[in-house]
Amino acid sequence: MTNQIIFVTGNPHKVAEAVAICAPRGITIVQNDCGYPELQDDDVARVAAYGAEHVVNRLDCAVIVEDTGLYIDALNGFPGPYAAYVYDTIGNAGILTLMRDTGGNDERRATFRSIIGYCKPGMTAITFEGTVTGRIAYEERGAGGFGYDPIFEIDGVAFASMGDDAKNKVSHRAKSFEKFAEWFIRHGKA
Ligand code: ITT
Repeated sequence: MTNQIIFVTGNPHKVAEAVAICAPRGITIVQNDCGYPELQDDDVARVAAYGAEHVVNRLDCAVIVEDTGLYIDALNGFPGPYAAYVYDTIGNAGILTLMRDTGGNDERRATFRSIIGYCKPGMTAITFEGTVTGRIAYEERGAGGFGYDPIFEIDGVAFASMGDDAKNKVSHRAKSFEKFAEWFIRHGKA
């Protein structure tokens, strides 16, 4: 029986957040940045499941991958599953420009969706989801976090300003990893 799991991601921030949730529950997360093809699909759950199944075939052991989408109400859910591409192209400044004429807290509502895909040899992938709803800020704030953290705020505080511990109490990723850890402790150990 092992309580170690390989997390295939190129993003060390994701690993740190996953470790903060999983280590206290006795699960060891080991990063592998071998990469995997990201399916272009409207549903991040399908992206995560496909990715997990792909890396199992390559590594021949139990693995997780995690895919995040950002859904901005005023932009009809954009960038959604294409959050990585949009971040790499127009970035936070570009999102703020698109939101320039959007006022009012309700109109600026946005949701992060984190999906973990778990798979081991001989099985189809299963997924675990965590979401958090907040707002797109009017400007970038804070020096912490990564990605969209400077423009995503909860109760007026950007993820990038609140510190890792506070983010990890409320974030989409904290919730998906809590669900995964609970399941893995009961059913997942190989
Ligand atoms: P992988 O190697 O795991 O795919 P990635 O950084 O490309 O790492 P995603 O495709 O899941 O991860 O992320 C989509 C985009 O959303 C990407 O630009 C991330 O920086 C950003 N992102 C993901 N999680 C975030 C978080 O908790 N806070 C802010 N931005 C986040």
